[in-house]
Amino acid sequence: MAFQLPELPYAFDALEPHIDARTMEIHHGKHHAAYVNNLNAAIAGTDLENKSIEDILANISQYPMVVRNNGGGHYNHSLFWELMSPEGSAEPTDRMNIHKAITRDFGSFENFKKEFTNAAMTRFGSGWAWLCVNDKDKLFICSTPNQDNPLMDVVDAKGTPVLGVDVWEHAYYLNYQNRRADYLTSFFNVINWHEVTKRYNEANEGASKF
Ligand code: MN3
Repeated sequence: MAFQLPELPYAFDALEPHIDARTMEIHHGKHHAAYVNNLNAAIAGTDLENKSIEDILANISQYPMVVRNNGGGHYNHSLFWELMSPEGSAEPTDRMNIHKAITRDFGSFENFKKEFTNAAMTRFGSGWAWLCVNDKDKLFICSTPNQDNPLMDVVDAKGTPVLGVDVWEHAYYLNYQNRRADYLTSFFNVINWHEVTKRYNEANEGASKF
């Protein structure tokens, strides 16, 4: 069963003015679509066709770089679309489990936001910043280059991502040019905290989503 480009859960212009429609259209319809097509071409006729994307990523050191780059690209973007919403908000409500966990592990939401933004700002070149939960149910922040992610067996800090932000220039250059900090500020206005808290609650259940 070949991997498929998921539908965006909202219209291209739904995240404006924070994320512009043209960026969303190209990001989803060209970049993500290319990762899916290249992944399917790379695994055609192999036993990877029958594995979940999570299983592939967990053993990525065994597979060619083309699978790592495009399998990571497919997973990361499938997650990224779900983590944003036109009903998003800058901060989770006090009642959400993720708010409690962030306060527990980072001292305050403001401190978390500062550390997460710093991880995204200091990722040199292309990559992602992540909020993850480890196998002891503790949250941590990390960043990865290219299309790597914390599910891969090749990264230093392994965990289950519950929030991630794409800091490749293709994610923001049309609207923000070199202003990555402004893009990150805008990203924080459209975060779907219901999805983040759901993923936090499910993190250690091993459920396959894509
Ligand atoms: Mn991207």
